[in-house]
Amino acid sequence: MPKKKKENNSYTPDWVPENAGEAFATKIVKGVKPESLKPESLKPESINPESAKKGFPARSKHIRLSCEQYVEGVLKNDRTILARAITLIESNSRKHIEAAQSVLKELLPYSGKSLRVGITGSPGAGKSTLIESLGMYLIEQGHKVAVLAVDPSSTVNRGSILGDKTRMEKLSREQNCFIRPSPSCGTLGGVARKSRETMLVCEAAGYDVILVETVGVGQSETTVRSMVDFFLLVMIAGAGDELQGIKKGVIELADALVINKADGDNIQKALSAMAEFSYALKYIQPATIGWKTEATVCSALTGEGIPELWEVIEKFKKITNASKSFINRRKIQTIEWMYKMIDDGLIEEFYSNREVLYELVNLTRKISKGELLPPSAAEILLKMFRDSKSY
Ligand SMILES: Nc1nc2c(ncn2[C@@H]2O[C@H](COP(=O)(O)OP(=O)(O)OP(=O)(O)O)[C@@H](O)[C@H]2O)c(=O)[nH]1
Ligand SMILES: [Mg+2]
Repeated sequence: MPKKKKENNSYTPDWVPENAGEAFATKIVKGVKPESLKPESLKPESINPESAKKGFPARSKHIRLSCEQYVEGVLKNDRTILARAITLIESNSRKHIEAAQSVLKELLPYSGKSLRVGITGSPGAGKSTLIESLGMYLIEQGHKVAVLAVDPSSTVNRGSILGDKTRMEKLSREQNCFIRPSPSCGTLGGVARKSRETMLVCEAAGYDVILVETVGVGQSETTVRSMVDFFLLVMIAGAGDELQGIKKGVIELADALVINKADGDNIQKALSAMAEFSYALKYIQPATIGWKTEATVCSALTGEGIPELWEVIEKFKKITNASKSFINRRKIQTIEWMYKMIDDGLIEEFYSNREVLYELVNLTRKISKGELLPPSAAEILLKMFRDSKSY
């Protein structure tokens, strides 16, 4: 049956019943030409021919950069280019992913020379304040500090930036500090990939300490643990483990616990919490081979205890470097990263297969009606996916 044309430039598809009326909500509106949607800067005549030749996309308001320009800019620690390189990495578009990979490939030899420190703890424990304090201390010591936030739950755009910017006010004004809020991304794997790649770019730009704050609760701790050398758990005294949302599992991931807010009337409580945790840690398997997890106290607000905390981290570096467990963990982390990428890639390919998706909806309906068992449905879908791949 031929498509019926309606006055306002729309069509009804073949499968609409003859006398369906308006209640049958199906109209296909004629599309617009993509050209007419392009902003001025994206029209062919306004594209920089040099970079267009190399095919490196960029946000429309910027002049496009070539791979070489990204690499050169990052290596010179041009902060604007560094930020743009990270934006490229964070993009989900296939074209950008490919471009980002070329940039990363060039930068890889310059990366890896930093100390990567993950910082976790319950909301309000003082992670951002501690990063501000520790970051300022490190800059005074001549370090260059990059701060990243990992928030796997964030699907909304950069939920954490406001809080972080106000907590890290001094640090964000420092020339030797680069703060990057959490990328907005729906999937955990996506965030982990982006944060890892961002870390490499920051290292190539010369940042020798990377501080990664976990934002949100749940899976972010294991994600961040899998990409850092040292993992710090920030706690507060007297709140109770339950209240702090701290499970034994998270303590087992940590290389040090710091009881924060040890100031004013709270000092004594913080010291006794430290003593309790030091005792409990004797019965917990350390997260790193050859290292005993330590408990310490500090006040991120006054800066008290921050140099001592850094001393613990430096001692960790020295001991694990000597025992090779530092380098071994990094090797394991890169291999795990590859596996994670394979897993993510397969999942993405499976769920973006149109045939599979269509059948998935069908079979889900059958399962909920009790007409089909989940293992059979999974087998049908996997076979369908496999068949679609065989030529
Ligand atoms: N007294 C005291 N207050 C502190 C200290 N560190 C942080 N705070 C306060 O605790 C509150 C929370 O601090 P943040 O640094 O935002 O805590 P956070 O762990 O980053 O919080 P989220 O990012 O929301 O999970 C703020 O009001 C800080 O001023 C400290 O050492 N002493
Ligand atoms: Mg914070």
